[in-house]
Amino acid sequence: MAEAAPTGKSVPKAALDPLDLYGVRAALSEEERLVQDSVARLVDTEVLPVIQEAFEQHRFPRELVPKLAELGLLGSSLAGYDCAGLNAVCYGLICQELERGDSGIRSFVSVQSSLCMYPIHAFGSEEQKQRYLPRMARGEVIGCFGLTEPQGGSDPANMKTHAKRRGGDWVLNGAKMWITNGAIADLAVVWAVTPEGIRGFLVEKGSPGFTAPEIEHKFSLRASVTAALYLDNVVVPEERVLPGVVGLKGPLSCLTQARYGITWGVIGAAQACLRQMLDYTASRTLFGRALAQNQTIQVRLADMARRITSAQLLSLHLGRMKDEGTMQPVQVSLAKWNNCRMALDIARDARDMLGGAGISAEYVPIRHMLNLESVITYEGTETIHQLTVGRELTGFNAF
Ligand code: TGC
Ligand code: FAD
Repeated sequence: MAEAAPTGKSVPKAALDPLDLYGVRAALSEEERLVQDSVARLVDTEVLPVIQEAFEQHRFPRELVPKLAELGLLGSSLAGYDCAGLNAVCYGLICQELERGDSGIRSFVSVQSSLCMYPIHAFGSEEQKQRYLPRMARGEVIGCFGLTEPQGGSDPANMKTHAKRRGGDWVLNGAKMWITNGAIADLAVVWAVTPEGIRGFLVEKGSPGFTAPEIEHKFSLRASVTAALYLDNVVVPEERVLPGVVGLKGPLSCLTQARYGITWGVIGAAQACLRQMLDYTASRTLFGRALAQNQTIQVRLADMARRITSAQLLSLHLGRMKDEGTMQPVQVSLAKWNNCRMALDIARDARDMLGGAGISAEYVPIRHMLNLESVITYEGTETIHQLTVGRELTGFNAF
């Protein structure tokens, strides 16, 4: 084969960061940049070296939990109770860097922070906050969030899990499905129907009648634990019920926190794919020239950068609105839909541009692509978020 000869005009190397074409980083405060850098270091030194093997072995790298805790990444946006009290943009950057490593690691932090610690912080009694939050921030107590049920997660208003009063206690019966961290959790925040409406119950591991078998054979989020939760006459004392909220707005407001973080997280997965494609297409020679010198390859790379840039600006603006207290759930739905679709499309396209190598776990796109199939489904499917935006625009509820 002929020696690779460059064709076409060469242009001076752009000074712009290809993963941040609009300079989002320059719009961050010094504290936000420090947080991003420290999480990026953790991902480079602790996550990336183990994640491919963990994914292949279907194993959550639990040894990372103390390291995540040490950096203050668990419950990072909560105030007090040994939590870091960072702003929403910092939380987003944490999610972005972690998901650059793997969606499973970001999932662990999302669930612990937004779905377990947040409801205890927002709706819990002082005794509940003291009992759980500091230990959860240290990673000594792992949480899970049980909302989805086997008969259909998109419509949680139709939940069957129920709780009845018995003396000063409650008795829970039902089943939850697809619960992140479930099999390793010390504490489950379980949402159940009561005669008063939907309420949140703090079910501790080892409670008689409570089991959490792991769901095996996943092709997605293999470096994350997913479980079913079964509740068979589980007794929960009154002091383990969240006193501050009744109704679906309790779990849905937790989802708003986690969905917001996901809008940032998936940017990290997409950036990891684009980074690898820039390197790969520059170094692979076909038809006597670098792959990157072909117009269609450049169009595809440019399209990745365009979509990442739009997602970055959406999430940054959303984060600023969240910090100002003006962010609305429908805005989170739009960003969750847009950014998950963006990342999944990029991961799939990157996998294709790798040719046969694209099916190997030695390149990151297929792992991110498989993970993102879950991320676009959980925390509200793409359709649910589209219909949420549609409802906002038209006033008609089409669910
Ligand atoms: P709807 O009538 O719209 O609302 C009921 C009440 O909730 C309030 N509300 C919200 N509050 C805060 N944040 C939100 N995002 C809210 N959305 C609604 C609403 O104001 C109302 O309050 P009130 O006081 O009037 O009672 O409820 P709906 O039954 O029509 O349902 C709407 C719909 C379909 C959007 C909702 O059910 C939904 O979001 N479905 C999707 C369920 C979902 O996303 N499940 C996720 C499970 S957790 C998970 O996937 C974790 S994965 C984590 C990981 O590993 O990273
Ligand atoms: P369904 O609700 O049965 O939906 C099936 C299909 O129907 C989807 O395509 C959906 O978009 C579509 N659909 C639904 N309603 C409509 C409609 N009105 N019009 C048109 N189409 C519609 N849940 C938790 O509670 N806690 C967790 O920690 C958690 N972790 C998860 C981890 C993983 C890896 C996965 C895969 C899921 C997790 N989930 C968790 C569950 C997740 O939130 C649900 O899978 C999701 O909400 C969808 O519910 P479902 O799977 O029951 O699908």
